Amino acid sequence: MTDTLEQHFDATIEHDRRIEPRDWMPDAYRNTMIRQIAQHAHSEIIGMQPEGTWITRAPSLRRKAILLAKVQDEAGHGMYLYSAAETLGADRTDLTERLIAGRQKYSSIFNYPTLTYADVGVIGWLVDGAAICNQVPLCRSSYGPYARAMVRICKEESFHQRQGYELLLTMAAGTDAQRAMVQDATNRFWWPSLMMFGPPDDASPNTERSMAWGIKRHTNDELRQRFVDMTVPQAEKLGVTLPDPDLRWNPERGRYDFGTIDWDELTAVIKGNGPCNAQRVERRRQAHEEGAWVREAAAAHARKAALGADG
Ligand code: FAQ
Repeated sequence: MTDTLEQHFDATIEHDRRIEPRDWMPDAYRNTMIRQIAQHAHSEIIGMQPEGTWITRAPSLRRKAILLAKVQDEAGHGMYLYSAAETLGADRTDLTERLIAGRQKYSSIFNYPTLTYADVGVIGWLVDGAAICNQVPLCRSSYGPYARAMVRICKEESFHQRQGYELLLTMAAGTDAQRAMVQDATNRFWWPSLMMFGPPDDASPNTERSMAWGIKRHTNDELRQRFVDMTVPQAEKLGVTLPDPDLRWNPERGRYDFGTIDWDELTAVIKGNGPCNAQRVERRRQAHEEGAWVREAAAAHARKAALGADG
C-alpha cells in the first residue's frame, strides 16, 4: 500500500503536479513544508514591526494611509501562510508558541532597526524586492496551498516594492538631507537584504532535497544573483551608491560580480544575536498575550454559532 502511495507521490513530483493536503506525502516532505511555511509566516508577522513603528510618524496623511495598508497586508500574508501550515496538520497556536520560545526561525532581515523614515522606502525597495525575487518561483512550489498563497502574496509584494521605490524617488528629488537619508538607509540594508536569500549553496543543508521535491525551484545563490542584477540599475536610476566596492558588471558572465557577504553576521543574527532579535520576539510575546481575549471571544462566538445560537 505504502509503495503505491509513495509511487504516486514521486510521480506527482516528477510530472510537476501539485501535492494537495489529503495526498499521502513522506514525513520528511511534510516536516520540511511546515518548517518553511512557518518560518515564512513568522517573517511576515515579525516583519510588521520595523515599519509599523513609523505609522505614527509618517510625514503626511497619504504616506500614513499607504504604510498602514502595507503593514496590514503583511498581517494578511501571515494569516494565509499559517492557514497553509494548518493544512499539513500544524497547529497555529503551537507555531506561535515556538516562535516566541525561539524554537522556530524568522527572516534575519527583521532584526535590524529602522532609524529614519527613509528606511520605510528602502525596505519596500530592497526587502520586498528580495522577497519577490525569492517568492515568484515559489508560486510553482510543489505543495498546492503554499503555491496558491504565494500567487496572491507576490501580487501584494509587487505593490509594496513599487510604493517603496516611489517613496525613495520622491525623497531623492527633495533636499540634500533627504538624499543623505536615502543613501544611509541603503548602506544599512544592502548587505542584510542579500543575506535574506540564505547561506551560500555549499553551506545550505536543505536546498538539495527541497529542490528535488520541487519545494524550492532555484538555489539561494541563483536567486541572490538575480536580485543583484535586477537591483543595480534601479540604484543607478535612484542616484544611490550600493555599498560594495567589488560590485561591477562582468561582460563574460553577463551578470554583476559582487563582494563577499559577511556570513558570520548572518549566523549571529539567525542564532538570535542580531541588533533587535530580543526586542522583536518580546514585542510578539506581548502582542500574543494582549490578544488572548480576542481569541477567547472568537472561540466562544464560533461555539455559539455551531450550536445555532443567534450571536
Ligand atoms: N533568516 O538550508 P537553508 C517577507 C535558515 S520575506 C533566518 O538554505 P532553506 C516579506 C534556514 O531556515 C522573508 N534564517 O534553508 C516581507 C535553515 O534553518 P533550519 C521570508 C535563515 O529553507 C517584506 C538554515 O538557515 N521569506 O517576509 C535565513 O532551504 C517586508 C539553513 O538554510 C521566506 O521565508 C535567513 N535569511 O532556504 C514582510 C521565503 N536563511 O530551518 C514584511 C520562503 C536561511 O534548517 C516586510 N523561504 N535560514 O533550522 C525560503 O525560500 C527558504 O526557506 C530560504 C532558506 C531561502 C529562506
